[in-house]
Amino acid sequence: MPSTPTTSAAPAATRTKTAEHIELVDRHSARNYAPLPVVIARGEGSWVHDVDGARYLDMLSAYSALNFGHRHPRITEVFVRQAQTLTLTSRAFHNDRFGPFCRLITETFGQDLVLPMNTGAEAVETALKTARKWGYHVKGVARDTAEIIVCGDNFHGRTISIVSFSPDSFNQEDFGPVTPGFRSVPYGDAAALAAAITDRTVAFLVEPIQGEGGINVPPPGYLARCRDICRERNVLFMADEIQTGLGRTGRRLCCDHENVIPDVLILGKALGGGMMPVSAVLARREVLGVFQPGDHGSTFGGNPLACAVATAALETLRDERLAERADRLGTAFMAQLRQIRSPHIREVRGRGLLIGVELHPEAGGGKPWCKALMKEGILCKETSEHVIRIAPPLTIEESDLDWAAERFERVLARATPTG
Ligand code: PXG
Repeated sequence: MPSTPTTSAAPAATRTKTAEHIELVDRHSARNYAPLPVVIARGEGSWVHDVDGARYLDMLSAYSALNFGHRHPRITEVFVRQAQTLTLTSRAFHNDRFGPFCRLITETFGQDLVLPMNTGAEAVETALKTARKWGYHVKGVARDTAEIIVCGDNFHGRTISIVSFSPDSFNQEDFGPVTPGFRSVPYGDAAALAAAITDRTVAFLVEPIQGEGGINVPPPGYLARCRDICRERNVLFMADEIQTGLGRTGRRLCCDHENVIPDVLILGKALGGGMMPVSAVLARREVLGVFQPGDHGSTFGGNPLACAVATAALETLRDERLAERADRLGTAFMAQLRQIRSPHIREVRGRGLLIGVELHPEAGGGKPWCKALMKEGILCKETSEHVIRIAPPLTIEESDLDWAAERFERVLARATPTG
């Protein structure tokens, strides 16, 4: 596919199939999402086509699950070959893709053990269970009293326990009673963490950059300081790298920016190569070794198709040096965005190819601007109301980023999203 686009979004009046699909969805699906009005039918690399033939540059990448782009050839080949060989065994039996995957992922991230799951939220739940059991069996905390410290403006998923410690903006009040045992401190404030730790604290759960919270980059040294505090107080430092991991921020892990090796590392999204839900928790033997048969698991966790795809994803990250690529392209693209003269932009921030353009409150929120960008052939999504989140595949061509920068400039220079 040529990297320079020739067509952009078709005018609304001709988007008949789009309307039909959206009508079906409105009639038959729960309204737990409010997507942009585009119905994607095909994807390759950084580009997608909708059902009416319009073409868009994907600058969301399924919230970083498509770090390798759509249908990366190497990962697709492994996926198809494995699908024709063996897809599922359950963990009642071994499968021949599991061991090699476990070796590669633990060696890649310098951890002893891995526990594979499927979705990000499941991996976070796994980390929470790990911390509690470690607290009772290794740290010696009295049973049923363990406390886990989380950060304000966090996003870790949507299960009952996770929304129990999510900010109110995620509608926590409708899903009570909440799970006890969590305590929140302001993000970016290491002193607040130190002050909140008690004898009952077993873990500190943190996103190295907050994705959903608005692409919030903590002050330099924050992660290393928190890791030191956790070490001094015998508390597990648990990094949720589901969105920031696997090259996204210009390093293999976002924690690598501060040379921090988390006690518990949580991965998801891009680990599935954009094809399968694959997540994982990694830790030292002393930590993840607390699990006994029957304590935890998942029918699909560690299935051979997932392991084959995740192995190919990790190899692709390494062999294509995608973290370095994200660092280089992200730095250049952020500089281009910062040059845009627009009355609406308050701040451009981020790391690597995880970028947020925060708009002034008077700009009317990110959503209408994302719709305007869609009409120009760019797909991205607002987060935290006023922030346009930009997270293209790490494989994106430089010429595509230049093309996108022109369109961002054109749209954001307008007085209003519609002109
Ligand atoms: N941790 C972080 C940091 C995340 O960004 C999760 C955990 C949960 O992952 P799963 O695979 O359970 O969604 C995320 C997810 C959505 C949505 O549609 C999810 C995320 C970002 C934007 C939208 O639920 N991040």
